[in-house]
Amino acid sequence: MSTIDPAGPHARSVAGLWWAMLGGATLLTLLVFALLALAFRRGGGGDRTQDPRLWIGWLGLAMPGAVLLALLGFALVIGARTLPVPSDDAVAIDVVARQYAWNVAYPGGRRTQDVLHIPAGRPVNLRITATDVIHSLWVPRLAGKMDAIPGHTNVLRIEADAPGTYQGECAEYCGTGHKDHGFTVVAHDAAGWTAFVGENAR
Ligand SMILES: [Cu+2]
Repeated sequence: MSTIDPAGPHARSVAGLWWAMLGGATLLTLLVFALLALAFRRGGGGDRTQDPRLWIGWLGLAMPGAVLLALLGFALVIGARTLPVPSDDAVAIDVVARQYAWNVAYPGGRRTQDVLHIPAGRPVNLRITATDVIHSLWVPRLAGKMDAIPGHTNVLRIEADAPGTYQGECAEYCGTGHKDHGFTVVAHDAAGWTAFVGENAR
């Protein structure tokens, strides 16, 4: 259930960003405390000959600017990976959220409730909508969140590296039953997926 225990390409890039931000924040914290300790050791008065503009320019403006730009670039690249770019291999599955269930329809016409079946190792485009209020589909080990909005369809690309089961949640408060508005993802191997959707609907 943990975002930093990814089981698919999209979740892996989200986890990478998490670790990069943790590392960066740790370095910055250490730097700030080192400068603070230095300031205390020098005591009052101190050396006034240095130009303060140097500190403001480099540490106050250039460094935060570089860090923010790097994070923005990283986030843009990761965000682009969630787009449902055309792929011969991709499977499209319809997901409808409501208070308090998830209704899923597959190619070939099969339907399930509160269980989302997907093929492992293949990109899956989830076409997500809702019938009543706004919900949000989230499978932390596979991908980021996507809102389920009444009257509107959002597409989220997810992929599981290997067959298995993964836990999904509603990530947007949607009413008194919100805490139980979860579902299970079952990722099948190729044979299992064919058996599930039927021979004609790979
Ligand atoms: Cu919900």
